[in-house]
Amino acid sequence: SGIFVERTLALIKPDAVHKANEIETILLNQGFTVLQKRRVILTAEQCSDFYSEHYGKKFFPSLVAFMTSGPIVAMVLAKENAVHQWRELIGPTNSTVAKETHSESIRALYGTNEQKNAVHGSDSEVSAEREIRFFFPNCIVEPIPMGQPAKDYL
Ligand code: DGI
Repeated sequence: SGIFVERTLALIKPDAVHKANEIETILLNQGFTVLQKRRVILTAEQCSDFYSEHYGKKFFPSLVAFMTSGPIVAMVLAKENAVHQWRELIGPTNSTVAKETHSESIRALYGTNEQKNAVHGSDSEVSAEREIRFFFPNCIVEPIPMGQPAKDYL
């Protein structure tokens, strides 16, 4: 006891959806489990709600335009320390920086720049809870005790 599988929300963004299978292979090889997966096209209203913390920033309109430009893949990932581990695997927000400093990261491999950065990951456990509920309203968000079969638990 004391060791918990944590959940986080991952998005494969419109610029990388054509590489979704490769990205899923990477995350499975890194020990993540995919508990839920949906392909969705966000409306501008839904996207603005998801990214409401950035409302009013100068990049907000182009962020919403980009994220609604095509389908995205939303996944609930599970692993020990999943929130932090997934952020580590995706790398820095700006893919140009990622290519220089975290060349093995998913944003380095599949992203293009500060906006087209291939993937999203929740930045905290509180964000993860909100973001999982946003895409998967029926998903349980409490940590799963280690050893519990995750799929039976849902
Ligand atoms: O949690 P992250 O996705 O790493 O970064 P964030 O929550 O600060 O920003 C959300 C998204 O908004 C990010 O993935 C890409 C975009 N973004 C963030 N900062 C900038 C930006 N886009 C542009 N064009 N310029 C920025 O400074």
